[in-house]
Amino acid sequence: MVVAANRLPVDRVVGPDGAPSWQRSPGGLVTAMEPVMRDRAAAWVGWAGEPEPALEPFHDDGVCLYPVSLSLAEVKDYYEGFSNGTLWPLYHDVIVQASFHRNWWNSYRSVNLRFARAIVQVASPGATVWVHDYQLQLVPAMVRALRPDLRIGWFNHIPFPPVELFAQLPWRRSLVEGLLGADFLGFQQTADAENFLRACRRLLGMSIKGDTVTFASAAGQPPRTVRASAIPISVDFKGLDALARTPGIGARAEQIRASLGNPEVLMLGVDRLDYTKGIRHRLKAYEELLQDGAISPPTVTFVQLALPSRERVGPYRLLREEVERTVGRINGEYSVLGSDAVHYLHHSYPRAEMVAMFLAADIMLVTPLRDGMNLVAKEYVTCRHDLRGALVLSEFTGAWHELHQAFTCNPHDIEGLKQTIMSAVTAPEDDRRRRMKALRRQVAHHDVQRWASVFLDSLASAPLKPYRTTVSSERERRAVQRAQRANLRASDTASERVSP
Ligand code: GDG
Repeated sequence: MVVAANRLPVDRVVGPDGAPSWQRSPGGLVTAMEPVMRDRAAAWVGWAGEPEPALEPFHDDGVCLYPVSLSLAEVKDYYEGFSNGTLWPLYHDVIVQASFHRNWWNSYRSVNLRFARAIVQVASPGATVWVHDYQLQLVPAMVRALRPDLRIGWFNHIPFPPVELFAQLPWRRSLVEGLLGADFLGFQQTADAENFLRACRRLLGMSIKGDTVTFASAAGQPPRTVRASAIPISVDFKGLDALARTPGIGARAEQIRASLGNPEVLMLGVDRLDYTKGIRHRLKAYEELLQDGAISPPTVTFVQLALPSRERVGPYRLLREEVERTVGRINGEYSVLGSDAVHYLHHSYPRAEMVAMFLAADIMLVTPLRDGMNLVAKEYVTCRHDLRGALVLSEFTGAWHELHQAFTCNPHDIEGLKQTIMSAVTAPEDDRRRRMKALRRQVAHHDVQRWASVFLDSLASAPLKPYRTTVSSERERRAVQRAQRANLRASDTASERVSP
């Protein structure tokens, strides 16, 4: 199996002696894929995280890593620009405005082609290729064009937007065509897969039946059929549960509580510092609860871990400034000597320390405005083998569709969010235990190993033969599709018409 993702699963770190080494990087995708890679012979193609120089392939923890190099300009245009300034906001309900720049798009295309070339060099005949995420949406079609013998799957870790939003993208048709190079497309939610299928129908006039799309491929070739369906990602329940049960972790959790003055209620937030995660809304609700006198330190305290993220992208810099200003204001107003109202930590922690924090926290606040899944919610319940603690969860996360026994909130509704937090704080112990038990059962039965095997099985059995409709309805549909296509082509930009 060849895995391709924007980033390699490791970061280059330079020790005090100046010697470089590799360290597993934090983040959703790596956390999810680590147990999958461990169980299989696999290679990983990705960017090493720094602009050039190109690195030679190397081994880490039994996995062959094939670095793809990016120039400084490509980091700006392909990664910070098109991936995180265009696609990320567009795919997350345009929480911040998406920017469209033709030079970003050109860079995205040429970097996707570099990834495709690297994949086909690594893949043995008939290999399975698993492409990840929104940064590499052109790769499936590029790989297929270069190596038709490969079986290609793609998984989207983030939401796929409704066609009304997606249609804003000047290069919308090229992205859909890029994805349709795959045999199987996996999404977090059924709604995401449906949004993609609707985009195929509306923007390219393709024929949809159930979860498959059928379309004419190259001239003279038979039509192809691609399946798009939901396979929600999860966590390594067994591994994480075992780690949380080790005595050292339990002792560390107690130490953490003691270092915070043993509050009656410890609230926790763990996020990449991203505007999709609803950190500002969370802080606003918390500040108002302090203002109202519903809570106060040292009885209650709040730890917010904010993993540094995309720090050179404008909206992320602004978010950091705003969050830090708010934390400063809250602490100035409400902290007491020896007990801060908010503990804000803007750095990365080792995995074991994260687990200890989950075990220490009474209330886990997961309040994104939009999130493909949110692994933190699933990690929290996985760690709570003691059945203590309560999860406050936004209904705009993928996780909410599975974790029905969480305390549900709409983060846009600050009054409602405050009430939900207080319901979690005041819930009787047996109610919390009952909820936590059900939440843990759900994650235990739908763990990351199951996610990977369902994805790979779906890819292995993806339809090779096209679905065929009856001639009369097909003829009718084609006429409508031709008209739609003609209309859409007329409005597409010249740059999109350049084939990749
Ligand atoms: C994308 C999608 C989807 C956080 N701080 C530290 C640390 N983390 C780990 C968490 C968790 C991961 O990072 C974050 O995953 P999320 O799922 O919450 O969010 P994204 O990074 O936005 O991930 C998301 C995911 O992909 C998977 O498909 O769920 O919707 O946006 O695992 O624990 N890990 C360590 N130190 C930290 O300081 N070690």
